[in-house]
This record gives sequence, structure tokens and C-alpha cells, in this order.
Amino acid sequence: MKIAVINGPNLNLLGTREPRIYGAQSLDEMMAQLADEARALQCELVIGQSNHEGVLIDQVHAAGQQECSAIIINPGGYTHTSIALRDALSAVSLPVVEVHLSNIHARESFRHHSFVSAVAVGQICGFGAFGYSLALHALLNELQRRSSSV
Ligand code: CA2
Repeated sequence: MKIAVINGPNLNLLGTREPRIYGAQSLDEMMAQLADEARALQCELVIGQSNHEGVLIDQVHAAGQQECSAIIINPGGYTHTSIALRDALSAVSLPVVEVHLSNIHARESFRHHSFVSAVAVGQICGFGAFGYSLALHALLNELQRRSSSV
């Protein structure tokens, strides 16, 4: 089974700045750990990151075309602004889990609203890199639940 993991703008800077908010690990380190964990669960990850809204939308479309079963997405700042990204996630009709490293609800008020949440199975925030691992387990559980209810 393949799962897409899509990371939005500025997340390529992880580990270089703002460690108090986002931790000290780089995105590559986080994704390598997640890929190891996924492999042990018989899953393959298709990992992406972009600083460009259109490229993220293309990665969402590709997840549908590459026969991924689900999407984990940290949309970064586009969480709070992008109707186009939300429309893409809605259009591919795959289960989505939204991840944020920080607790967006405990930060500035402009971070409290997410355009993505309404098209996601759920949102995980505030647990740092562990949030991606929680999302992987949540999606496997969701896929199992959906396949046993058909
Ligand atoms: O907490 C999260 O994961 C966020 O998605 C991160 C976004 C932010 O706009 C969202 O509100 C919450 C920002 C990512 C910026 O990442 C940086 C990493 C290192 C240095 C500077 C920015």
C-alpha cells in the first residue's frame, strides 16, 4: 500500500531555524524515520515537499494517479489561505490526515482556521514529528475501517 506525504512551504527549513517552535530535526530526517516506520507496517511512502501552491496541488493529483490509498499533508502556511489546495484534496477523494508540528490553536489567531480540515478525516497538531507517525497509524486504522465496512 502506498501513502503520499506532502509537505508545504518553508518546511524545507526545519532544523535550521525556530527550533523552539518546530524542533531541531530536519524534514529529511523526519521523513526518513517515517519511511522506516511505514516499511515495518508494509507501507510505501511517496514523499513530497514544495514551496509552491500549484506544485502541491500537482502532488495531490499525482497521489490519486499513482494509486496512493491516502494522503498525509502538512500544508504549512497554505493551511490558512488555500481554497485551491482544499479543492484538490477534495477532488482526489482519498482519506486525508492534516498534520501540524505546532499546536496551531495555541498560536496567533490567523493560524486557528484551516481550509483543509473540512476535507480531512482529522487533524493532528502540537506533537512535533510524532504527529506524522500518529497520522500514519490513524490512516491505516481508517483504511481498515473503510474496507471492513464494504
Ligand atoms: O506547525 C506546523 O506544522 C505549521 O504547518 C508550520 C507552518 C505554519 O505556517 C503553520 O501555521 C503551522 C510554517 C512552516 C515554517 O517552517 C519553518 C521551519 C523552520 C524555520 C522557519 C519556518
